[in-house]
Amino acid sequence: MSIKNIYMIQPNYLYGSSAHLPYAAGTIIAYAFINEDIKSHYSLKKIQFQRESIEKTVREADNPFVIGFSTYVWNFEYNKALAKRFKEKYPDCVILFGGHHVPPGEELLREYNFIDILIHGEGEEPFSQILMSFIDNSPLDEIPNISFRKNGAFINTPFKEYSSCNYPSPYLEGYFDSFFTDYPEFSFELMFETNRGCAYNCAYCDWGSLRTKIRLFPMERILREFEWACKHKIEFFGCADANFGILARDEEIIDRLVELKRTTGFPKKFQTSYAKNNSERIFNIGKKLDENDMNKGVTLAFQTLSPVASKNVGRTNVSVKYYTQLMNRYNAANIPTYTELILGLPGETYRSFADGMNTLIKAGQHHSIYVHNCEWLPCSEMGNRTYIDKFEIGTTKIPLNEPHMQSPKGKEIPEYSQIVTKTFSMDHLMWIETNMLSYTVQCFHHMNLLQFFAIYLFDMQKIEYIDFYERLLSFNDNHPDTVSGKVFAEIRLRLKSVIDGTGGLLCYDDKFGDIGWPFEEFAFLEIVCEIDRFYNEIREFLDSFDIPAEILDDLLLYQRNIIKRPGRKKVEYTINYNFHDYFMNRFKAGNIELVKHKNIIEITDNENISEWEDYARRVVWYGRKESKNIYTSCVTVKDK
Ligand code: B12
Ligand code: SF4
Repeated sequence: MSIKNIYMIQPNYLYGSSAHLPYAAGTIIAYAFINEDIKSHYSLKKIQFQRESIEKTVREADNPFVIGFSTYVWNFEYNKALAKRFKEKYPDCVILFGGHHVPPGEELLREYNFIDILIHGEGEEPFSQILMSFIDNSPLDEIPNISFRKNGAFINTPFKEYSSCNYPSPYLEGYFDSFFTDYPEFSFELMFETNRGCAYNCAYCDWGSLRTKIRLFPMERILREFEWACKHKIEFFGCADANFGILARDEEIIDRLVELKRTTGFPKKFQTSYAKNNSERIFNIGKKLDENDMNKGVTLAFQTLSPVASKNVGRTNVSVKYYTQLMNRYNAANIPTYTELILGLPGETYRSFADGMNTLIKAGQHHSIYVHNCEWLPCSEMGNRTYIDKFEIGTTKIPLNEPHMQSPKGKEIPEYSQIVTKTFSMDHLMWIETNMLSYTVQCFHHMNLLQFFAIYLFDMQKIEYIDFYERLLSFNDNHPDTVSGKVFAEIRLRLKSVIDGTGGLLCYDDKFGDIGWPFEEFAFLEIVCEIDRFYNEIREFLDSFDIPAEILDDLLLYQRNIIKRPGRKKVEYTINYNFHDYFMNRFKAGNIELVKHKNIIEITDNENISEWEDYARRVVWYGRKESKNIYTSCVTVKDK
């Protein structure tokens, strides 16, 4: 009997020297190989996690029988090119495509004759059944959730929802052990699941269309995976759950992670998507993570504040009142939070989006609002024709929209994202304007460049945050020769080029490292490079408000110096108001009054960040969720 060779392909981009362990490919293989028949008929040759040269990969392969491609938006083009080449060299090999970027039905089979079988949704059971069918020659027709060709026709087998989650762990089965010796140059990141499925059905999300019940992995498996990862000194643990914190045992899971960090030093950081109802439990989880410096910020999710858009995407949010209470609670406990919004949902307009951002800031979200442009995903409800027609969804294809990814190199196969740039309620022009405002708010408020003026004017003169930022946007538009005017004029051009189909949503500059920056972060970096000129120029804008001269001068001094900049060691200055105490207390939802009080502010920066690349990475990329763009803990205030 000849052994049949299996290759699994789950390639991804690198994030510097960090790489995700190819967990999806691993879990499918681990499940298949618990079957003794499969074990005796097949041999796993390789799990590929990098975008290796196509020619080299095919050349080095040893007579592949089955090649499984784990397909996502970030590797779809690469996978197709590799699969095509494999099929040319090995016409009899079986090419399987599974993963989130495989649309329902036989569409990919029609388009690409080098693909033999599509697996829709979860892969463990069908993959194993397909391998078995090649051993006992049983028909594929009996295997649910797949598409294939038969006698010149396309067969789509019926949908089945899986009920168990009793799958072995690829980590504990040893499928990744050799990675640490074979690829010592990488630091790997762990992706783990505690449960699978999501009870919600958001129209823009893949999982929404599956509407699966939540199934739990055994606790023992999860805890043993953690030990495995700590043994391999994995610094970053990511949890793939759709709603972490939804179950009581999730707090126990965090307790164990904290204990492991204390005893082994690992993991250093933990990240997940939190449950949407943001309960007491999630607060406790956030607190524990924060106290142990493992937090990457707790999401206080919203996506949209427009009731029309919420309805159209099937999303229910917490009320603004409850959100405000939550914000106060997190702020008082000093736990960083961030709120995500999606721009481009059907029903959203410029006004509803602007008002939504205003509401969030008023509710206390001064740390972070991340605005994502809505990505059109083929397996989501939004991906289907009826939905597209009903809401007049228009999309634009752009280079893969993945911030902080290494810049694509010359010979690489480009990947693409499809961004929603038009709906029945938002035309292209409005999409550009809404984005301009969103970048303005993120850059100047949440990345703090003018945040203290916005808060001051809101507190003292009841000027709405969004009015302040709309006026700033118009100032920048009318002053294209200033530092900020120039950056925002460039952003506008880039947004236009997205609509034309010639541009993307990332900026590159070697000065900030070999990675792509989202516009708001790029704008922040460009402005900080010329920070003194920026504050001199923006004075004209600030003068247009009715701020007493003495306060304006002092506040500008405070605002200008509180922004972290590279190469700074120490700065000391005197101001006449208690600005530092006032604003820091304001972030914690406190009620200290702004009073005249002469004080000396001393900032001692011991972080030793002198290079722009280091600054961009540590302060802007890693630090943004925790408001690291400003000096906080290293500031001392003395009475004068
Ligand atoms: C963890 C995660 C990340 C991580 C790491 C991703 C990674 N490279 O490993 C981070 C935070 C970096 C990330 C980023 C992004 N992500 Co993400 N992410 C996830 C998340 C939460 C979990 C993925 C996971 O590992 N799940 C566990 C595994 C076991 O499940 P699975 O991937 O579904 O695999 C099963 C099946 O798909 C199938 N299968 C998979 N491969 C194969 C192969 C074969 C042969 C077979 C038979 C079956 C099969 O079987 C598997 C087991 O049942 C999912 C949402 C989700 N909960 O699934 C989104 C998700 C995968 N991400 C998504 C997106 C869009 C992105 C971004 C592009 C977002 C952005 N614009 O920034 C970036 C790009 C990432 C990149 N370049 O790597 C989309 C992908 C949609 C698509 N069509 O590809 C998802 C589905 C989110 C969504 N709600 O729609 N992401
Ligand atoms: S966006 Fe989150 S809550 Fe909504 S369906 Fe997807 S995984 Fe579930």
